[in-house]
Amino acid sequence: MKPADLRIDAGRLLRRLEALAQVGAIEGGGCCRVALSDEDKAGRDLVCGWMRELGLAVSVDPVGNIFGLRAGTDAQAAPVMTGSHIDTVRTGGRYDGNLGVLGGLEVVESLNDAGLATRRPLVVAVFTDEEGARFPPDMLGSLAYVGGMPLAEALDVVSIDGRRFGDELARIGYAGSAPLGTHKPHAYIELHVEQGPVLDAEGITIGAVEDLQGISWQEVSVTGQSNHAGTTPMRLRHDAGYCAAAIGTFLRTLAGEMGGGQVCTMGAVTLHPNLINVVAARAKVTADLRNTDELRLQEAERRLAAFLAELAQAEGVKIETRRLARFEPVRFDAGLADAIERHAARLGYTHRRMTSGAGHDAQMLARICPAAMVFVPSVGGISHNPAEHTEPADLAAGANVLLHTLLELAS
Ligand code: HGY
Ligand code: MN
Ligand code: MN
Repeated sequence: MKPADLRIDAGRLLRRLEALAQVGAIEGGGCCRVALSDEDKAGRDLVCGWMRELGLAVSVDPVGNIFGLRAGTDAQAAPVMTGSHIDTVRTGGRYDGNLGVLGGLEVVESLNDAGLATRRPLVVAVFTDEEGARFPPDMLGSLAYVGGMPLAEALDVVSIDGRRFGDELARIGYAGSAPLGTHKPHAYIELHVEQGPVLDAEGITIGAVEDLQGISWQEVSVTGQSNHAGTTPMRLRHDAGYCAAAIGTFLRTLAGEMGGGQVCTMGAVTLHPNLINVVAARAKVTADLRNTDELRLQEAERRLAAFLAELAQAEGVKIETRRLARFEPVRFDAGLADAIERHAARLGYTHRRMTSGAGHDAQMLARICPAAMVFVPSVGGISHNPAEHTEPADLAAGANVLLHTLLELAS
């Protein structure tokens, strides 16, 4: 068979997606495999087993990133890398991240079946803690991999449930010894579901992702004064519960006032003591701000800071913020995005250039090599939700575009 006529085996890809989705399966068809949990370990074990079955040389680095290497005819050539993550948010879908890793394995198996060697080695990567929802920041594994976070700092990150990253990594048996950054990729291509509404709404199959918006994560801690809900006059209150609500409302207003695609989210709220008849003493909320424009993102951060200062003054509370993640917008390699569109067109798929609203490991790899992403539609734009769905034909289309883009880069 001519390489140009090669196609992935869609049924095999779907079977692997189904098998991995059973690890940490939750109601509604999704997954809960939070980073460095027992479920994450079980998912890692399953994927490493598949890598070995495919004849890949498996290595693990000190932050738990997993690499499956398929040798090329030129061992000295820098590898072409693909991959993503298999950790999920607590209410995750079965495609976020998983498609990129299993799509990479499907490409390898399709090449093995065709007896096709590539000049450059191929590497399929599983990056640790892409979600950052338990151990912030997000993309922690790939950030450390590209040298954006010192190893010691990564290992000392404390999770929202009070565990140390290094201890949890050792506990699940994935504190590897392969030096960080071993593979210096020639190029990196990541297959991922869009997680947004664009492709689905436009009826387009393939997104060639050319850029990705900036991300600002903060934890805001409010310290007020607990008091009796019945006896305390409103004017005497220092109500952390009210402040949490005010912050959430401000974030919504801020996004509306800034417009231009600015998004603001208060995803997590905890109150103490969280009781019906007690004015809350303390509150902890998270603020996730994103914009494709760095200057506008800085403006959003400034306006939030100003609001928090006013709120503290007005309510007689103490407000402290802790930065959890901050990544500027990233432009991917236009030449790679062109290649993705060229292969999509040749394979007969509709396609368009687009921006990623979500963060991805590709944004970290873009710091050390040309990188780009292949998106496929998310039905209804739903993600970080067990109902996340992508049609099988679109999953296969994305994997076929990944196959031919990787083949071109590895030849
Ligand atoms: O938050 C994100 O954009 C990604 O899902 N970690
Ligand atoms: Mn993802
Ligand atoms: Mn995600």
